[in-house]
Amino acid sequence: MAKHEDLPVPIQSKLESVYGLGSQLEETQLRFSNLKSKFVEFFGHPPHIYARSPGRVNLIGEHVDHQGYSVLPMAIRQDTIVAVRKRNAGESEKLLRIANVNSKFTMCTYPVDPNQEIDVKNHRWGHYFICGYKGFYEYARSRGLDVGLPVGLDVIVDGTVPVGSGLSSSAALVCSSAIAVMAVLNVNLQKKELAQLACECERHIGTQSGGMDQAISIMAKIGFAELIDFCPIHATDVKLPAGGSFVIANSLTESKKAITAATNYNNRVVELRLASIVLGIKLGMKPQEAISKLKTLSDVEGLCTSFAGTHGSSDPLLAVKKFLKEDPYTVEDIEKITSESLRSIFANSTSSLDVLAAAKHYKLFQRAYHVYSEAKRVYVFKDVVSSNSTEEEKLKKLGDVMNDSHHSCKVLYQCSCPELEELVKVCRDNGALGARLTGAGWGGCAVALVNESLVPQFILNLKEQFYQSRIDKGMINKSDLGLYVFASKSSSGAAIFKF
Ligand code: NG1
Repeated sequence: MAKHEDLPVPIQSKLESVYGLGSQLEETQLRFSNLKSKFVEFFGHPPHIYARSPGRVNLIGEHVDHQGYSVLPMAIRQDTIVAVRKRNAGESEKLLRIANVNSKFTMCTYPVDPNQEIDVKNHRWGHYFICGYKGFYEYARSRGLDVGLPVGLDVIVDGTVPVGSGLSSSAALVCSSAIAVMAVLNVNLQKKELAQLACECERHIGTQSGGMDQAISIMAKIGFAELIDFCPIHATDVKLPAGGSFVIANSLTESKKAITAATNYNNRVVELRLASIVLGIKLGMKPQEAISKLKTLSDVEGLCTSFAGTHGSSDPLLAVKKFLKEDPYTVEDIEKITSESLRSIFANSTSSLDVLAAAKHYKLFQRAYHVYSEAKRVYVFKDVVSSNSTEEEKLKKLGDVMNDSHHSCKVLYQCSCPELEELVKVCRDNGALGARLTGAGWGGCAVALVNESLVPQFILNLKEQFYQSRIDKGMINKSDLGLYVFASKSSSGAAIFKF
């Protein structure tokens, strides 16, 4: 039987196949019917196809995907639906018209040229559709697929993944956009290929992302979390222990990843590249060779473990402790080691040059320590799940691993914020076996592992102890609380609907 990831994205004609038969189905029927009426209202015709891609919660493995390391997320039921209609070649001007059912996001128009540059300095929500659009055409060109000349597209987006919440609303939009463009051009690809292309798509927005979000959004399976490996992309089903439930809670602080990239997300990716280069040089590589060959910490791991081997260990952290200093590095400190200016090392990457312009110093030890230790925690988590321990022991150990991960994100990678700290503490004070920030951080959500039988009371306590004061201040409405704190089951991955 073909492996799940080798199959194409499923084409469904019934909503039940994705959304099941419960109350979610009724909600979704309403959503689709509203989407279709809006489409007709905006563009005068119904859409040809719909593509849906879910958000995700990452259970363990934060900020390691861009370094080539495996992660362990699961898809959630919140998703993005992109409805699209291809305009006939003769029909009016050639434009991409991208609307949203949520009036907060006003219509964006773009030319149909797939080679257009995205104006990352002027962020618009429609840019995420263009990431998927450009990415699909680039892929088609590289594979010699004949998809004809670009024609105008009418598009409406309907997303339920909260924006800037660490639940990957951006990847849900990029993936559903790439799939919608692919499907309306009558192409279908293997999920693993699509996941790879979708990951490259999102980099057009200027974040030097890894591929976790796109991979899980496309390859997820209902009832499972997935261990995602990169190079090549591969997903292994992980059945989580019964008796535990993952509660997602929003810190109500928006994580503006694309806008803060130069000081947050991309800053860390640049620091990690520098850590790899410095480690490579200290471990015997010529500066020029290290600069040209080492892009991520996984590229230098072999050298680090060989070093550890000479001390009877296989832990790359030994090299980090020996060769990187804990005090922040100045530009001069690093350039003395690399014998080349940082500007010249990153000359080919505008988004990295933006990082250099904003950075005062570089914390190479802390960032590398986080990545190597977090990468190990992913396998500890996976091994606990498949061990012979009792369910209770497993849940306790998983909680501990999640707590360790949060500590590392907070102290070493510094991607937490006061609101997330407060929320994680409230979760732990109320009996969570483990709680951590999930996704990029700097705002967004926390995920807590809770005994299933305690979930209703746990959520009530969070409402009282974290959300009530925010309701009182008018930050959120009480009636919307279900959007901000909920227990999540794993959902299925991307799908195309043709009715
Ligand atoms: P969010 O911001 O939660 O979508 C981001 C990256 C991931 C990964 C996590 C941190 C994108 C699209 N996603 O997730 O690849 O690096 O941060 O683990 O940038």
